[in-house]
Amino acid sequence: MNSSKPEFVPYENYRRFNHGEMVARSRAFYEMIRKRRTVREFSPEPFPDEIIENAILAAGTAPNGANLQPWHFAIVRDPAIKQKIRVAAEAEEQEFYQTRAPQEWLDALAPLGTDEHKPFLEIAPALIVVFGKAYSVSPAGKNVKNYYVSESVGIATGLLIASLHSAGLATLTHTPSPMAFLNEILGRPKNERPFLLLVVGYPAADVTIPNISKKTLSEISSIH
Ligand code: IYR
Repeated sequence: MNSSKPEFVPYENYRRFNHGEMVARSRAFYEMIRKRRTVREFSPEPFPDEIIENAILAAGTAPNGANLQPWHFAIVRDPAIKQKIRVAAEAEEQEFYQTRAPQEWLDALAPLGTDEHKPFLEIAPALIVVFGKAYSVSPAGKNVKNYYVSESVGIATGLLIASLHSAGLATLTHTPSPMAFLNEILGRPKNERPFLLLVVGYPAADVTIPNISKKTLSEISSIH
């Protein structure tokens, strides 16, 4: 049994705004985040490491199950490792597009123009592989169960993407399936399950994006 007593401290960093400021801030955040678009063509142009480090620190603030922080973020910049990831991901994707994907799924993907070729895995300067930890291993070697892992890691990944976008970098959320090859290539332990792979960089100079739109407020919400 866990007998540690809860300790509470004043929430000194909470900032209160007047209503006008609150509305303006919510609008400014929406205006910033609505400009985010997934891109599939990247420039090899480098950017400071600290942008990714700060984005991961931001991701690590996410609300999560029992504050057990069940995530690991592997930053991949080594061209040889990126190449291994590309080769393994393209092998899985070839299987997916040619055999595994049902027609309904392929039809849903058609507007995005995706296929099994993933050159961006080598061209972009960095990949972040996000892992969720079903359990953690304590320093004493004991397995500690984690809770709400996919919810927690999903929220953290949202913050990660928002941070990178606000810094001026583009991302691509890539989910080769299955992703077990990422544990092998990156030497990550088996309690860490790949959640998704984020490609990070500047968009290619001549990048184009699918002409798609987001649903309206009334389509995605209801009032009760
Ligand atoms: N993992 C594949 C297929 C894919 C699936 C969905 I759902 C997407 O939104 C995009 C792609 C790929 O990366 O091509």
